Amino acid sequence: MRCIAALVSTLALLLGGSLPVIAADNDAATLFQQRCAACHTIGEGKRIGPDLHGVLELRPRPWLVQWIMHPDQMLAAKDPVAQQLLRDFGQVPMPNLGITEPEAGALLDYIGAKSVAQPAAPAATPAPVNYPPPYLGPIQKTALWLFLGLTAAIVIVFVAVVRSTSQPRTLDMHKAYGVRAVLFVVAAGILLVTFVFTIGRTPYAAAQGTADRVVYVTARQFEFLFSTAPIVSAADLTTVPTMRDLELPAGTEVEFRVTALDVNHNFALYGPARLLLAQTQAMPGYVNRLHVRLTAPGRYEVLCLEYCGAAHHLMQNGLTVK
Ligand code: HEC
Ligand SMILES: [Cu+2]
Repeated sequence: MRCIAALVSTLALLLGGSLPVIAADNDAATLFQQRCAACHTIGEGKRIGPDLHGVLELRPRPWLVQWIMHPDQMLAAKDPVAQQLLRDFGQVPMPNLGITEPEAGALLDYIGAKSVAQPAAPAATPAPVNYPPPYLGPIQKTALWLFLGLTAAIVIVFVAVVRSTSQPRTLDMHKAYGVRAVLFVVAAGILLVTFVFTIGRTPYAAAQGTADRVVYVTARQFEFLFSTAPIVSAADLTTVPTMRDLELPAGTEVEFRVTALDVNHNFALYGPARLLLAQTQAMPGYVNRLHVRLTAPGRYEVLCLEYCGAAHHLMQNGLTVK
C-alpha cells in the first residue's frame, strides 16, 4: 500500500503536482480555506472568482454541486450560466479541483451557514496592482539569444548524428569507451571548478546571518500568503492572520520562511527591475529559508516557478519596498 501511495504521489508530481490533497480532518471550513479561498470569499467581495455570499439562494443546489465537482465539464458542455460566469470573470475558468460529492455538499452547507451568519460586505475589491507591461531587459535579451544559439547548436548536433548513423557501421568499442572516459573526466573537472568558485555565493551560505525581519510565506493553489507566525496546516488559516501584500522599509534583510500547504510550488522574488533576485522551492512539510536584502525601493513581484495546477499562472503576489 505504502509503495502504491508513493507511486501515486510521484506520478502526481510528474504530472504537475495537481493531484488534490484533501485535509486529513474533513472539516468544511478547512477545506474551503485550502481549496477555495484563494479565489473566493464569502461576503468579502470578488476575488479571482465571484463572492459566494448567498449563492445558495441564487442557484439550484444540484447545479452548484455539479459545478463544484466538475466545472470543466460544465463549461465544455456549454452550460449557459457557466458560460456567462466565465465571461464575467475575465475568461478565467474555475479549475476542476477533484472535489467529491459529499465534500461539495459539506462546502455548500458551510457557505450557506456563513452567508446567514455574516452580512454581505460592500463589494470592496482591492485595487488591482498595475504592473508595467512585459518587456525584455538586457539580461533577458542576452539569455534569450544564448538560449536560441544553444538550441540551434543542439539541433545541428542531432541532425549530424542522424545523418552519420543512417548507414550501419562497425565500431571499435574499445576506442569508444576510451572517448567516454575522457569526456567524463573533463565534465567532472568543469563541474568541480564551477562548484568551488560558486558555492560561497549560494543563498544557503548567506542564510547563516541574522535577518532584520522574518516573513512566513505559505504557498497554496493558487496564491502566496504572508504572515508573521508560521502556518503549518490549512486549519491555521482560520487563526493566523495572513496578508496578500507586504510593505517593507528599504535596506531590510528579510528571511523568508517558505512552505506549501498542498502541492509543490516555487517562491520566486523579482526586483523592481524585473530581474529574479532569489527563489526557493515551496514544499508541503518543509520550510526553506531564503535571505534577501531588499535595497532598491519599488514594487517586487512574487511568482510561482513550479507548474502546480490549472490556475498556476494566477499565483502572483507582491511586496513594496519604501
Ligand atoms: C483558481 C480559482 C478558483 C478556485 C480555486 C475555485 N474557484 Fe470557484 N470559481 C472561480 C471562477 C473564476 C468562477 C466563475 C466562473 C468561471 O469563470 O469559470 C467560479 C465560480 C464558482 C461558483 C459559481 C458562483 C455563482 O455565482 O454561481 C461556485 C459556487 C464556486 N465557484 C465554488 C467554488 C468552491 C466551493 C471552490 C473550492 C472547492 C472553488 N469554487 C474554487 C474560480 C475558482
Ligand atoms: Cu505554480
